[in-house]
Amino acid sequence: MSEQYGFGNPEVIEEELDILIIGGGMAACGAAFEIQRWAEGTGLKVKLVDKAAMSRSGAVAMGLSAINTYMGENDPADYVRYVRSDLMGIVREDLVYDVGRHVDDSVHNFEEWGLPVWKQPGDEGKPLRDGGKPVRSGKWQIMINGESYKWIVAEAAKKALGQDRIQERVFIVRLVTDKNDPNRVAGAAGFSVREHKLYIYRFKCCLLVCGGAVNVFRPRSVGEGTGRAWYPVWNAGSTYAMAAECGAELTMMENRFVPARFKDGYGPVGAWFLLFKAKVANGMGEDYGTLRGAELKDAKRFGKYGQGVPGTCLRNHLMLNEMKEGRGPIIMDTVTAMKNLAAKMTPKEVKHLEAEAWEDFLDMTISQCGIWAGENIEPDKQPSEIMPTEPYLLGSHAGCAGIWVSGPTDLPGTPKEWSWGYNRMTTVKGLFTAGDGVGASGHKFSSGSFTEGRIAAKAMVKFALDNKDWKPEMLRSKDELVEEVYRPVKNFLQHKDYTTAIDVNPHYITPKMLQFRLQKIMDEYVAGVATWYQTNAKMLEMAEKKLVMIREDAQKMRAKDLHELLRAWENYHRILAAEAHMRHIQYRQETRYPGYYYRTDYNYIDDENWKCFVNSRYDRDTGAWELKKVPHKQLIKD
Ligand code: SFD
Ligand code: AMP
Repeated sequence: MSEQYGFGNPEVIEEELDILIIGGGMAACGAAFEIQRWAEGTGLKVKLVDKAAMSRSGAVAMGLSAINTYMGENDPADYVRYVRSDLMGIVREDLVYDVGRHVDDSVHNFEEWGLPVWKQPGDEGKPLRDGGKPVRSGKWQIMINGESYKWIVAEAAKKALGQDRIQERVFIVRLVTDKNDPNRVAGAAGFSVREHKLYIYRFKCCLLVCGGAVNVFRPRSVGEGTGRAWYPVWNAGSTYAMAAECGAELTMMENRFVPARFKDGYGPVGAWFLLFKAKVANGMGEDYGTLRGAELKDAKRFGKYGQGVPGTCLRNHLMLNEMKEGRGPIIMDTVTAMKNLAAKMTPKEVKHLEAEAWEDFLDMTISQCGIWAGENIEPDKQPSEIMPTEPYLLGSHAGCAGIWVSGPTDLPGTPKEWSWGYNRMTTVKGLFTAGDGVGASGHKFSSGSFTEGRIAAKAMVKFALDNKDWKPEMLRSKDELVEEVYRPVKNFLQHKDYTTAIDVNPHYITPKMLQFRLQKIMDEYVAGVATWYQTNAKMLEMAEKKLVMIREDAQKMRAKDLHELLRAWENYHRILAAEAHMRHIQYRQETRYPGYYYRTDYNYIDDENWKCFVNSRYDRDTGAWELKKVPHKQLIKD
């Protein structure tokens, strides 16, 4: 291989472990923090690998301004009702309840580790654990000064697990099943994004927590704005793709999240709506929610879901209608909101309020402040535009795409088939997940994802101990894995001299170009922004053909350096996540989530036929997908 491009033969490092944590985000940090408590003294060998640097990796990289899941005075059963209603009736209530009953302890820990939590007057300095009352923005959300949120949580995780058990900047490409049991995971392969090294890990079990999928759809930010997104651009669907390739059953991959966000900067709206009590209007200045909200009462189209407080997708639906019918743009009246709040404040308090308005974004979505500064917007003087973004695939925010997992057994009425021994284990033996990875259980957010990592960690230790004498034997040899992981490099080195323009070559495609192609397909056929989030059977049939082709062509991606190798594999993961999403939308013949996407050929909610989970399985050898309905069961009464 050519040294000119920094590619000699890679050094291959093989390691035998008991437990591997793949990812370094909120769920991984939860697992790292919890695992030693159960593994101490057992002799189990545990390791964590993250493609980036844990202190700023994943969705919480920039920080957050709120912790969106904190029970406090609320009942976890009520939390289940909220999540169920926001996700249009179909969630795994056992999993949601499990998060609800454990999440507060995690938040108390965050505070003890140094995260500043806003408190009610009189309770300043009183920790949450001792009954200190937080400032709530909504029933479930509490306000924090969270610029360093991830740094603080990662520090605790690193201390608990030990720096010597953590490897940063290793991108895991794929899981490998066991030679003697095709439904059991035995190892993983990846590469260093900084050094010329390839890693092969063998283990008894692993936690796959690589977050959701971003940049699967053509983003609204193109050209000079490229790279800006709401969710973290580094999370490329690795969780869903690697699980699918390993044979795990996915669930609710038709679901997506289309967040309403401050236009161009992607600033979240929660604090503005719930804390600052800002109102939105259409371009004519009309309060469209009040004016046309009654449309949601149409039971033929929205079933029972439009009768009460509209969930996140239905709020989007009303907004989209305004824009589609030419009554945009949607404008948030930050000016009146701040004026109302300031009415009873001293000048000093008003200054503080102004600072908070900026800090909400400085702590979480800095680019929004860049937009405000660049466009001369002061939120107390000028309103801002709100816009539905491109779709994201995730299982922890206001969405529920993900993997089908085993749950707890102790919630009365839980179907037996929802639990197969180890909490948060997927249908593949030894493969666990949490956070964005767990499907049919949204609204966990940062705190719930961390908590789910803790739940999984405890179960993994039990699994590893129960399988103490089992030896993993990987189906693929070391040479096969090296060949596979470095294929994009080989594509480049073999063909680079065929043309004089390095990016133009009939034998390979650059990861960047392939990504554009994927995003165009998803945008135009699978209900992206180009079609106002609409699709139908025919469009999906076209998408299916194109996605199968792009999956084949992905074998021809080139990598001229380690950075491109990373990009190539991210794209490969995106393609599989995209295909799962498309196939689930194709299978579910209804519009379960109006405002997230529309099947225009079945433009209504059909509880009679589709109040069920949709699960899928991918066969890596044949490339075929199998989809099925799985019965839904409500466990907590209305
Ligand atoms: O304002 C590989 N989230 C919010 N949660 C809240 O509690 N409050 C908020 O205020 C929230 N908001 C918000 C949020 C996220 C973002 C981006 C913004 C605003 C701008 C959501 C939470 O952050 C989210 O729910 C959790 O972080 C999910 O946790 P997890 O663990 O499932 O994903 P992760 O934290 O992104 O971590 C993923 C990790 O995987 C690594 N990784 N490692 C190895 N190999 C590979 N192939 C890998 N691929 C990825 C990543 O590096 C990372 O470490 S608001 O909008 O409501
Ligand atoms: P966001 O900033 O949009 O990610 O929202 C943060 C939290 O506030 C999530 O729990 C949302 O479901 C909730 N939220 C945001 N906007 C609204 C709204 N208009 N009404 C009710 N809840 C909201």
